[in-house]
Amino acid sequence: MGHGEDLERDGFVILDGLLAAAELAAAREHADGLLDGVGWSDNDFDGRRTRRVYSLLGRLGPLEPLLLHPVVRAIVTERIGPVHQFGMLFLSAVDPGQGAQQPHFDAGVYPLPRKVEAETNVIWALDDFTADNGATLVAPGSHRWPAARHPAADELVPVVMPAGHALVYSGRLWHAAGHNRSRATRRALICEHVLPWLRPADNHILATGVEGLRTIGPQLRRLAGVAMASEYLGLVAGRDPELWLTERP
Ligand SMILES: O=C(O)CCC(=O)C(=O)O
Repeated sequence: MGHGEDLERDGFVILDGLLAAAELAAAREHADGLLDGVGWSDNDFDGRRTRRVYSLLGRLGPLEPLLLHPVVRAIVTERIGPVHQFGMLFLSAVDPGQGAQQPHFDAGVYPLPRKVEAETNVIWALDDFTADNGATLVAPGSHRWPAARHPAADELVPVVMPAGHALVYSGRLWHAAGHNRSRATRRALICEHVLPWLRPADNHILATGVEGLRTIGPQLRRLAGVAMASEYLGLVAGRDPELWLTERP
């Protein structure tokens, strides 16, 4: 069965074999550098034993091929269309002792009917995800649940996968970071992809800045939101934002 059918049925799919060993090693090393010196989050949802790094677009380095991976791009395009943008984008390091996160579905930030597929998201495992170290918990099939239904504890199962695998899931799927009972940190690169006419959870334009946006590649720039969502949506001073940015001194 194809990735699209799995995603439609279960609300998620696990992709393997997308990264060469050297690509994964470089991504992990770069992630370590970005996480160095970062403190734990200051709230229960993000995790008081979890370190998060945002504003990545100007300093992606070897993480860039993960964000632009053609297999992930193809699945996202099939689900939410060719014009989409990054939503929340961050590195997450779930440290030992971090309890399980509150279950949620990412598209819950939008006041939309449950049946709207507003997001297709990806969690890249930078370490092996195990049942002990906080592997993401998912409620299979929950992307089709009605609004009032929340997962019971026994409906959440850990997504056990080796480093380098990617969990691609619907923005309607109930999930949570798991409890890290191990002695090692569980790192992930987490990236949402959102319909172009919605406000993204992260403001990539402000975080990256005009000069920063000029220095990243056009594909990343489009995903950062420098793109027309439709003929009259996304203009800057009446112009296509890509032209405004790149043709302006
Ligand atoms: O780290 C994970 O496994 C999931 C995190 C997550 O869903 C979130 O923070 O919104």
